[in-house]
Amino acid sequence: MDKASIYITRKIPKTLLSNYEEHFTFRMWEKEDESVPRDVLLEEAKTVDGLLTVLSDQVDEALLSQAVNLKVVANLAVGYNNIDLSAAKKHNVLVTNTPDVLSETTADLGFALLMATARRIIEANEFIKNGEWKDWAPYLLAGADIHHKTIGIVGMGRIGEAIAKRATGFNMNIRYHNRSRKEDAEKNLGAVYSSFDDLLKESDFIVSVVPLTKETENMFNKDAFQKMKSSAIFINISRGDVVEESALFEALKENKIRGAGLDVFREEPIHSDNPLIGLKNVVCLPHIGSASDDTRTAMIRLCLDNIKGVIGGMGAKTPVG
Ligand code: 8YV
Repeated sequence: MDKASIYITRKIPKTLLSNYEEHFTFRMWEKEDESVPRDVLLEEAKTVDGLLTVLSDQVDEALLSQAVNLKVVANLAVGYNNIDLSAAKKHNVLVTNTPDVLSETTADLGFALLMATARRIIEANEFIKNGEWKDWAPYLLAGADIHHKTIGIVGMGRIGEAIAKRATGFNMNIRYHNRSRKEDAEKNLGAVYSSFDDLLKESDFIVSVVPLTKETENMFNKDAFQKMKSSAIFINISRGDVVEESALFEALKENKIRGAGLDVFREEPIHSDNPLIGLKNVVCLPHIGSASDDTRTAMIRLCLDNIKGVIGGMGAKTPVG
Protein backbone atom coordinates (compact mmCIF):
# COMPACT_ATOMS: atom_id res chain seq x y z
CA MET A 1 0.00 0.00 0.00
CA ASP A 2 1.21 3.50 -0.84
CA LYS A 3 2.34 5.58 2.07
CA ALA A 4 0.22 8.62 2.85
CA SER A 5 1.84 11.93 1.95
CA ILE A 6 2.25 14.82 4.35
CA TYR A 7 3.33 18.38 3.63
CA ILE A 8 4.99 20.32 6.45
CA THR A 9 4.93 24.08 5.96
CA ARG A 10 8.00 24.92 8.07
CA LYS A 11 11.41 23.38 8.62
CA ILE A 12 11.30 21.00 11.55
CA PRO A 13 14.04 18.60 12.71
CA LYS A 14 14.04 15.57 10.41
CA THR A 15 14.94 13.34 13.38
CA LEU A 16 11.39 13.87 14.68
CA LEU A 17 9.99 12.34 11.51
CA SER A 18 11.88 9.06 11.66
CA ASN A 19 9.30 7.27 13.84
CA TYR A 20 6.61 8.07 11.32
CA GLU A 21 8.42 7.32 8.07
CA GLU A 22 7.11 3.77 8.01
CA HIS A 23 3.63 5.21 7.38
CA PHE A 24 4.26 8.48 5.61
CA THR A 25 6.29 10.27 3.01
CA PHE A 26 7.11 13.79 4.09
CA ARG A 27 7.77 16.90 2.09
CA MET A 28 8.74 20.08 3.84
CA TRP A 29 9.23 23.81 3.19
CA GLU A 30 12.87 24.12 4.24
CA LYS A 31 13.64 27.83 3.98
CA GLU A 32 13.87 29.27 7.48
CA ASP A 33 13.85 32.95 6.56
CA GLU A 34 10.81 32.84 4.30
CA SER A 35 7.26 31.55 4.80
CA VAL A 36 5.91 29.03 2.36
CA PRO A 37 4.43 31.09 -0.51
CA ARG A 38 0.68 30.79 -0.86
CA ASP A 39 0.89 29.29 -4.37
CA VAL A 40 3.30 26.57 -3.16
CA LEU A 41 1.00 25.71 -0.26
CA LEU A 42 -2.03 25.56 -2.57
CA GLU A 43 -0.17 23.32 -5.01
CA GLU A 44 1.06 20.94 -2.29
CA ALA A 45 -2.37 20.82 -0.65
CA LYS A 46 -3.92 19.59 -3.92
CA THR A 47 -2.27 16.19 -3.60
CA VAL A 48 -1.39 15.43 0.02
CA ASP A 49 -3.28 13.43 2.67
CA GLY A 50 -2.18 15.61 5.55
CA LEU A 51 -0.83 19.08 6.27
CA LEU A 52 1.21 20.26 9.22
CA THR A 53 0.60 24.01 9.35
CA VAL A 54 1.50 27.05 11.44
CA LEU A 55 -0.50 30.13 12.34
CA SER A 56 0.57 32.14 9.32
CA ASP A 57 -0.78 29.56 6.85
CA GLN A 58 -4.32 30.39 5.80
CA VAL A 59 -6.32 27.17 5.54
CA ASP A 60 -9.45 28.45 3.88
CA GLU A 61 -12.14 27.46 1.39
CA ALA A 62 -9.85 28.20 -1.56
CA LEU A 63 -7.28 25.73 -0.26
CA LEU A 64 -9.67 23.11 1.08
CA SER A 65 -11.89 22.97 -2.00
CA GLN A 66 -8.91 21.90 -4.13
CA ALA A 67 -7.36 19.54 -1.58
CA VAL A 68 -9.12 16.44 -2.77
CA ASN A 69 -7.10 13.89 -0.75
CA LEU A 70 -6.68 15.96 2.38
CA LYS A 71 -7.91 14.30 5.57
CA VAL A 72 -6.17 16.19 8.35
CA VAL A 73 -4.69 19.60 9.09
CA ALA A 74 -2.52 19.53 12.20
CA ASN A 75 -1.89 23.10 13.34
CA LEU A 76 1.31 23.66 15.30
CA ALA A 77 -0.39 25.90 17.86
CA VAL A 78 -3.16 25.81 20.41
CA GLY A 79 -4.90 28.60 18.48
CA TYR A 80 -6.45 27.89 15.10
CA ASN A 81 -7.73 31.26 13.96
CA ASN A 82 -5.88 30.69 10.66
CA ILE A 83 -8.21 27.82 9.79
CA ASP A 84 -11.76 28.05 8.46
CA LEU A 85 -13.31 25.31 10.59
CA SER A 86 -16.65 25.25 8.84
CA ALA A 87 -14.96 24.88 5.43
CA ALA A 88 -12.82 22.07 6.88
CA LYS A 89 -15.93 20.33 8.15
CA LYS A 90 -17.64 20.75 4.80
CA HIS A 91 -14.68 19.11 3.05
CA ASN A 92 -14.35 16.33 5.67
CA VAL A 93 -10.98 17.52 6.84
CA LEU A 94 -10.21 17.07 10.51
CA VAL A 95 -8.37 19.90 12.24
CA THR A 96 -6.15 19.37 15.26
CA ASN A 97 -4.24 21.73 17.55
CA THR A 98 -1.62 21.43 20.34
CA PRO A 99 -3.28 22.24 23.67
CA ASP A 100 -1.81 21.38 27.11
CA VAL A 101 1.75 20.65 25.96
CA LEU A 102 2.45 24.38 25.67
CA SER A 103 0.48 25.80 28.60
CA GLU A 104 3.26 25.90 31.21
CA THR A 105 5.88 27.21 28.78
CA THR A 106 3.56 29.95 27.54
CA ALA A 107 2.69 30.90 31.12
CA ASP A 108 6.43 31.08 31.91
CA LEU A 109 6.89 33.51 29.03
CA GLY A 110 3.84 35.52 30.06
CA PHE A 111 5.27 35.93 33.51
CA ALA A 112 8.75 36.70 32.18
CA LEU A 113 7.24 39.43 29.99
CA LEU A 114 5.26 40.82 32.90
CA MET A 115 8.37 40.95 35.06
CA ALA A 116 10.58 42.35 32.29
CA THR A 117 8.06 45.14 31.65
CA ALA A 118 7.42 45.94 35.31
CA ARG A 119 11.09 45.96 36.30
CA ARG A 120 12.36 47.49 33.04
CA ILE A 121 14.78 44.63 32.46
CA ILE A 122 15.32 45.28 28.75
CA GLU A 123 15.88 49.02 29.27
CA ALA A 124 18.34 48.25 32.08
CA ASN A 125 20.24 45.80 29.91
CA GLU A 126 20.48 48.34 27.08
CA PHE A 127 21.49 51.04 29.55
CA ILE A 128 24.58 49.07 30.50
CA LYS A 129 25.43 47.84 27.03
CA ASN A 130 25.16 51.38 25.64
CA GLY A 131 27.70 52.54 28.25
CA GLU A 132 25.19 54.83 30.00
CA TRP A 133 25.78 53.65 33.58
CA LYS A 134 27.73 56.53 35.10
CA ASP A 135 26.39 56.77 38.62
CA TRP A 136 23.88 55.46 41.11
CA ALA A 137 20.65 57.37 41.68
CA PRO A 138 17.79 56.41 44.00
CA TYR A 139 15.23 56.10 41.23
CA LEU A 140 17.56 54.87 38.51
CA LEU A 141 15.47 52.51 36.36
CA ALA A 142 12.94 52.15 39.16
CA GLY A 143 10.09 49.93 38.11
CA ALA A 144 6.76 48.71 39.43
CA ASP A 145 6.37 46.13 42.16
CA ILE A 146 4.81 42.82 41.27
CA HIS A 147 4.33 41.13 44.64
CA HIS A 148 1.04 41.84 46.43
CA LYS A 149 -0.32 43.66 43.38
CA THR A 150 -3.48 42.71 41.50
CA ILE A 151 -3.23 40.68 38.33
CA GLY A 152 -6.26 40.55 36.03
CA ILE A 153 -6.25 37.56 33.72
CA VAL A 154 -8.52 37.87 30.71
CA GLY A 155 -9.19 34.35 29.42
CA MET A 156 -8.96 31.75 32.15
CA GLY A 157 -8.18 28.69 30.04
CA ARG A 158 -5.26 26.36 30.62
CA ILE A 159 -2.65 29.06 30.07
CA GLY A 160 -4.57 31.58 32.16
CA GLU A 161 -4.70 29.15 35.06
CA ALA A 162 -0.99 28.42 34.74
CA ILE A 163 -0.33 32.18 34.98
CA ALA A 164 -2.61 32.42 38.03
CA LYS A 165 -0.64 29.61 39.66
CA ARG A 166 2.58 31.56 39.17
CA ALA A 167 0.93 34.72 40.54
CA THR A 168 0.18 32.96 43.84
CA GLY A 169 3.94 32.60 44.36
CA PHE A 170 4.19 36.40 44.23
CA ASN A 171 1.34 36.85 46.70
CA MET A 172 -0.68 38.64 44.05
CA ASN A 173 -4.41 39.22 44.21
CA ILE A 174 -5.87 37.37 41.28
CA ARG A 175 -8.87 38.59 39.26
CA TYR A 176 -10.06 36.87 36.15
CA HIS A 177 -12.58 37.35 33.42
CA ASN A 178 -13.79 34.44 31.34
CA ARG A 179 -16.86 33.25 29.45
CA SER A 180 -17.57 30.79 32.25
CA ARG A 181 -16.72 30.69 35.94
CA LYS A 182 -13.70 28.58 36.90
CA GLU A 183 -14.56 27.11 40.26
CA ASP A 184 -11.28 25.21 40.63
CA ALA A 185 -9.25 28.36 40.10
CA GLU A 186 -11.47 30.22 42.56
CA LYS A 187 -11.14 27.51 45.19
CA ASN A 188 -7.51 26.49 44.71
CA LEU A 189 -5.86 29.72 43.60
CA GLY A 190 -8.09 32.31 45.23
CA ALA A 191 -8.94 33.78 41.82
CA VAL A 192 -11.88 36.17 41.95
CA TYR A 193 -14.25 36.43 39.00
CA SER A 194 -14.72 40.00 37.73
CA SER A 195 -16.66 41.66 34.97
CA PHE A 196 -14.34 42.88 32.21
CA ASP A 197 -14.81 46.50 33.28
CA ASP A 198 -14.11 45.83 36.96
CA LEU A 199 -11.02 43.83 36.07
CA LEU A 200 -9.72 46.72 33.93
CA LYS A 201 -10.36 49.23 36.71
CA GLU A 202 -8.88 47.18 39.56
CA SER A 203 -5.85 45.44 38.08
CA ASP A 204 -2.24 46.55 38.22
CA PHE A 205 -1.39 43.99 35.54
CA ILE A 206 -3.86 43.03 32.83
CA VAL A 207 -2.85 39.89 30.99
CA SER A 208 -4.62 38.90 27.77
CA VAL A 209 -4.76 35.16 27.18
CA VAL A 210 -8.02 35.05 25.19
CA PRO A 211 -8.34 33.18 21.91
CA LEU A 212 -9.13 35.35 18.89
CA THR A 213 -12.85 35.17 18.11
CA LYS A 214 -15.46 37.62 16.82
CA GLU A 215 -16.22 38.48 20.45
CA THR A 216 -12.62 39.12 21.52
CA GLU A 217 -11.45 40.99 18.41
CA ASN A 218 -10.53 44.58 19.43
CA MET A 219 -11.70 44.02 23.02
CA PHE A 220 -8.72 46.06 24.23
CA ASN A 221 -9.80 49.30 22.61
CA LYS A 222 -9.67 52.98 23.56
CA ASP A 223 -12.49 52.54 26.04
CA ALA A 224 -10.71 49.60 27.72
CA PHE A 225 -7.40 51.44 28.04
CA GLN A 226 -9.22 54.47 29.47
CA LYS A 227 -10.65 52.33 32.23
CA MET A 228 -7.24 51.04 33.33
CA LYS A 229 -5.26 52.66 36.15
CA SER A 230 -2.55 55.06 35.00
CA SER A 231 -0.11 52.69 36.73
CA ALA A 232 -1.43 49.62 34.87
CA ILE A 233 0.77 47.36 32.79
CA PHE A 234 -0.84 45.52 29.88
CA ILE A 235 0.54 42.15 28.78
CA ASN A 236 -0.58 40.40 25.59
CA ILE A 237 0.42 36.79 24.90
CA SER A 238 -2.72 35.85 22.97
CA ARG A 239 -3.35 37.47 19.59
CA GLY A 240 -2.56 40.91 18.22
CA ASP A 241 -6.07 41.30 16.87
CA VAL A 242 -7.61 41.48 20.34
CA VAL A 243 -5.93 44.90 20.66
CA GLU A 244 -6.62 48.14 18.83
CA GLU A 245 -2.96 48.98 18.45
CA SER A 246 -3.53 52.69 17.74
CA ALA A 247 -5.48 52.99 21.02
CA LEU A 248 -2.73 51.14 22.88
CA PHE A 249 -0.11 53.41 21.33
CA GLU A 250 -2.02 56.53 22.41
CA ALA A 251 -2.52 55.18 25.94
CA LEU A 252 1.19 54.44 26.29
CA LYS A 253 2.37 57.66 24.69
CA GLU A 254 0.10 59.82 26.82
CA ASN A 255 1.06 57.77 29.94
CA LYS A 256 -2.58 56.79 30.45
CA ILE A 257 -1.12 53.38 31.33
CA ARG A 258 2.40 52.67 32.55
CA GLY A 259 3.64 50.06 30.12
CA ALA A 260 2.96 47.08 27.91
CA GLY A 261 4.62 43.75 27.23
CA LEU A 262 3.64 42.37 23.85
CA ASP A 263 4.43 38.95 22.41
CA VAL A 264 1.87 39.27 19.61
CA PHE A 265 0.92 41.91 17.07
CA ARG A 266 -1.79 42.51 14.50
CA GLU A 267 0.78 42.10 11.77
CA GLU A 268 3.46 39.45 12.24
CA PRO A 269 6.33 39.75 11.60
CA ILE A 270 5.83 43.28 12.90
CA HIS A 271 6.33 46.16 10.45
CA SER A 272 9.43 48.18 11.23
CA ASP A 273 7.28 51.33 11.17
CA ASN A 274 4.88 50.07 13.85
CA PRO A 275 5.05 52.98 16.33
CA LEU A 276 4.80 50.63 19.34
CA ILE A 277 8.40 49.56 18.72
CA GLY A 278 9.63 53.09 19.35
CA LEU A 279 8.14 53.44 22.83
CA LYS A 280 10.42 53.04 25.83
CA ASN A 281 7.64 51.67 28.01
CA VAL A 282 6.96 48.72 25.71
CA VAL A 283 8.71 45.37 25.67
CA CYS A 284 8.21 43.55 22.35
CA LEU A 285 8.81 39.88 21.64
CA PRO A 286 8.43 38.02 18.32
CA HIS A 287 5.59 35.63 19.28
CA ILE A 288 7.71 33.22 21.30
CA GLY A 289 5.16 32.20 23.94
CA SER A 290 5.60 28.47 23.41
CA ALA A 291 9.14 28.62 22.05
CA SER A 292 11.18 26.37 24.31
CA ASP A 293 13.09 23.43 22.82
CA ASP A 294 11.14 20.85 24.80
CA THR A 295 7.75 22.36 24.13
CA ARG A 296 8.29 22.86 20.41
CA THR A 297 9.35 19.20 20.19
CA ALA A 298 6.27 18.12 22.15
CA MET A 299 4.04 20.25 19.87
CA ILE A 300 5.55 18.74 16.71
CA ARG A 301 5.20 15.21 18.11
CA LEU A 302 1.57 15.88 18.99
CA CYS A 303 0.90 17.13 15.44
CA LEU A 304 2.50 14.01 13.97
CA ASP A 305 0.56 11.73 16.35
CA ASN A 306 -2.63 13.49 15.36
CA ILE A 307 -1.87 13.02 11.67
CA LYS A 308 -1.05 9.35 12.26
CA GLY A 309 -4.22 8.88 14.30
CA VAL A 310 -6.51 10.44 11.74
CA ILE A 311 -4.97 8.77 8.69
CA GLY A 312 -4.69 5.44 10.48
CA GLY A 313 -8.36 5.59 11.45
CA MET A 314 -7.74 5.70 15.23
CA GLY A 315 -8.78 9.35 15.54
CA ALA A 316 -6.89 12.40 16.74
CA LYS A 317 -5.58 12.98 20.27
CA THR A 318 -6.49 16.65 20.18
CA PRO A 319 -9.13 17.41 17.57
CA VAL A 320 -10.55 20.92 17.36
CA GLY A 321 -14.24 21.53 17.60
C1 8YV B 1 2.42 29.03 18.34
C2 8YV B 1 0.60 30.17 19.61
O1 8YV B 1 3.13 27.96 18.71
O2 8YV B 1 -0.10 28.03 20.21
C3 8YV B 1 -0.44 29.14 19.81
O3 8YV B 1 -1.63 29.44 19.57
O4 8YV B 1 0.32 31.30 19.43
C4 8YV B 1 2.04 29.78 19.60
O5 8YV B 1 2.24 28.95 20.68
C5 8YV B 1 3.27 29.70 17.37
O6 8YV B 1 2.73 30.84 16.94
C6 8YV B 1 3.56 28.75 16.19
O7 8YV B 1 2.44 28.54 15.36
